[in-house]
Amino acid sequence: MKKSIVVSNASTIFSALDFKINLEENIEKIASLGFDGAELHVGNPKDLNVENVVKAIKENNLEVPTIGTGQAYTEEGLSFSDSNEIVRKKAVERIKDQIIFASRFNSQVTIGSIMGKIEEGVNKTEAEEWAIDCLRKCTEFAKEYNVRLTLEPLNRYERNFINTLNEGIEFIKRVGASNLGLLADTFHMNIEEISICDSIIQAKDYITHVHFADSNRWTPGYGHLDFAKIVQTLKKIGYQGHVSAEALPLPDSDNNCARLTIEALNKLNIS
Ligand code: LER
Ligand code: MN
Repeated sequence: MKKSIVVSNASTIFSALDFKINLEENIEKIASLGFDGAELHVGNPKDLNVENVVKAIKENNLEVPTIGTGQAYTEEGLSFSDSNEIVRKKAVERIKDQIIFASRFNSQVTIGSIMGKIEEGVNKTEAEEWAIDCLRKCTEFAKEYNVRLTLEPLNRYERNFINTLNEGIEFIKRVGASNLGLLADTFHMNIEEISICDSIIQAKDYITHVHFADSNRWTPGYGHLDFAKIVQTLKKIGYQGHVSAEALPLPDSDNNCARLTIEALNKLNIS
């Protein structure tokens, strides 16, 4: 397994990240702390100087496990389950741009918050069909670029469908695309799963990315999740991808979260 941490190019309202704004500078910091990867959270890749980002990743010998895409929902309202067809179309176009961006790093693309929320008064099955249609369009497009997408179940306070890993798997089956995997986030799982470790075992054939945060969304070791057992379970299922810290910038905003994270991941023998 490999160690990553989340970094955004912007000052986003999404709070569970320690690195924001100065992307190239933060990529360098992430490498110097000893991480193997930087998970890039980007609202719109067209706002970036992509060549500079590619250069920074290469020069610092980092991998990009996945591109976080949630800002397009939280900041612009783009969503796969919106009742407005034009909004869904824009969301698909944005994910296509993210796929092209991801192909520069051999990275996946996260389908998390961009799934949106089913609006009041809208039939659940109909909204799910809209999301499935969007996902089919994106997975088809991604195949041309040899890119995988990874679907992230979110807790009930952030999304009113696909909250558990099992619901994620059922959805992936309905989409029916070979390049759509599952993202297991321990923060959401702590709220939704009966047993985090049993769910990981059941989802073993689907998990393509992992987010680590403790019960309170601090970095591992600062809440009450049993990360030793979670790591042991990931090793047991043969997971070889990245575990990416997506934690609140606590105890302060001086990147001490990132320092605590690398210490915690090293102690957990992530290698
Ligand atoms: C949101 O809570 C989250 O976990 C992100 O990874 C979603 O894109
Ligand atoms: Mn997450």
